[in-house]
Amino acid sequence: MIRTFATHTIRKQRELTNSFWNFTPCQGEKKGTIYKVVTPSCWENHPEFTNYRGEAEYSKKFEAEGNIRLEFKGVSHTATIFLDGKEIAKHYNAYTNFSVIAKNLTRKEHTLTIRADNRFSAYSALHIPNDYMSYGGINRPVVLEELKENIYLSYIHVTPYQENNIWKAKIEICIENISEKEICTCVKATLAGKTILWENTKIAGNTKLIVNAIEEFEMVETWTTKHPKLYYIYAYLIQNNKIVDDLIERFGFREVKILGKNILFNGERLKIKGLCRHEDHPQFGCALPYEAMAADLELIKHLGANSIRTSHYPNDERFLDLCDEQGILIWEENHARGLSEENMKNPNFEPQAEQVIKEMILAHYNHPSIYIWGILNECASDSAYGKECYQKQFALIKQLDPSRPHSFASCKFKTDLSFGLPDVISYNIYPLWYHDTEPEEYIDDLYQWIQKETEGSGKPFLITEIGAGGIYGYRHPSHVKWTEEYQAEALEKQLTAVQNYPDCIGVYIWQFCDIRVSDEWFHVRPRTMNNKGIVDEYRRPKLCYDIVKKLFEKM
Ligand code: ADA
Repeated sequence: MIRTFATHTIRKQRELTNSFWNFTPCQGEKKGTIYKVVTPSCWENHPEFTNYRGEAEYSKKFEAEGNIRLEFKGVSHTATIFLDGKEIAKHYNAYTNFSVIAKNLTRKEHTLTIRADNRFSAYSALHIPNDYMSYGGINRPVVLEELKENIYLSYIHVTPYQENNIWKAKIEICIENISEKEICTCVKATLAGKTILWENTKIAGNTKLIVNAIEEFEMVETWTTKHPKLYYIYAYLIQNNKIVDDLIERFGFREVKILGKNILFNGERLKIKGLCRHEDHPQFGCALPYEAMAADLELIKHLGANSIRTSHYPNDERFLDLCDEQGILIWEENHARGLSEENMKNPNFEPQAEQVIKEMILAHYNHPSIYIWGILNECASDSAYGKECYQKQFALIKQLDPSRPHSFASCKFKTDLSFGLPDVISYNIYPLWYHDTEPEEYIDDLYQWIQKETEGSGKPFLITEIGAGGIYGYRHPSHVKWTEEYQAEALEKQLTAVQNYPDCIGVYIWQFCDIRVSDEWFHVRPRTMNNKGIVDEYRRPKLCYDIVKKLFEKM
């Protein structure tokens, strides 16, 4: 499955994944040995490559001719793409889409080769040994599209907003001309009963052009968590009275604003009861199939949660599609976790982090479930240099999408220097786990400091992580740390404290499920896993599950 809805009916599109590929490692004792593996997948889930850190090549033959567009939804973590042996693209980061056009193919069998590299090095500023696993492989779908002409619809962005209690939407449609010469075309879009035409649209050779319009919609239904009403926009390119290309996108009429200490969602105060979730599974690594994502969402809804934080990277579009359809709000963030000032001074850090922001917003702009953009989880926001990086990335977000608030999750207690930058002040705190402070006292102490000593005063205040470790099946009358009993008791006190703190607009529990972490973290993570899930890696509920459910239902 590429998306949960068809994005084309005219443009020919097929998924090259969801089938066997030839796979061969480029290093190690199995170098050159060819295996047949199904993708999307992580090679760590193959019995011979559970700890392989290196390069590997996937190859697949396909028939096509003319101009083709190849889209890669995720390759972990660095991809080099070859078509018929010639390098045509390179991309860094496992969690964002990239695409490439190949022109004038002759009709025959072609070979697509993807070299994936999951090694850690100075080249990789974001994928580093960490408290989650950087896997290797083709972790999300690969899509082949055949373009009829030298011009195609590249993307559509729809920005809904209210004016005098009437829904309006700004529509932007990007067309790309991949030929050398100017092309004149007609663009047509239909959405929510409206039709818009941009006739005699001229696009110079090898350029992109964005056409836009603003439309009013009297009789549409608002997208809410209880009633997640979705609409489609159909865009067409028309040449000589013939449709030569199309693109379908999906959106919802909803609006997010900041008012004082609150986030307003369609004018109502938002109260977050959420979970942080890694894309991680013992059988699939980070390449969860659609059915596994849907099963996670069943548990998340059963718990009474209304939001997911995509810790700590942009998520699979199909998961976002599911959240759009089920009314689960998303805090989506670029890819970074716990980078020190030294890490952030890697010359690759800023370009790589900013590229993830560009690719994340470009691809995920229309998801109504995303209500906020996050960046740089627990990075060096307590340093002057770090603050500059945050500043640049927040400016980039506002430039790409002024319609959503932004934030970052801090762990810097009373040393953060960057609270003048975000729209929302967010904290990761672990009272009763990393320090034995009572949660109420800790939250109030922190909140008062923010109001009295920082530029975050008066902004919405959100707890983006709180929790404790509990090893599934470890029960003990002492209720010591790591027992399921301790985790349940800690979470009960933590969530009750958050619930009773009027100036806190909500909470994300750390975390939904137990996850694999880098081997280098073995000394601080029993089982070389992060065991703070409220379900274990096989999604088996721990003792705290029912307590979280009870408390979320009261929120
Ligand atoms: C941090 C971090 C999480 C995880 C957590 C923990 O808050 O943001 O990724 O590492 O700590 O388990 O300690």
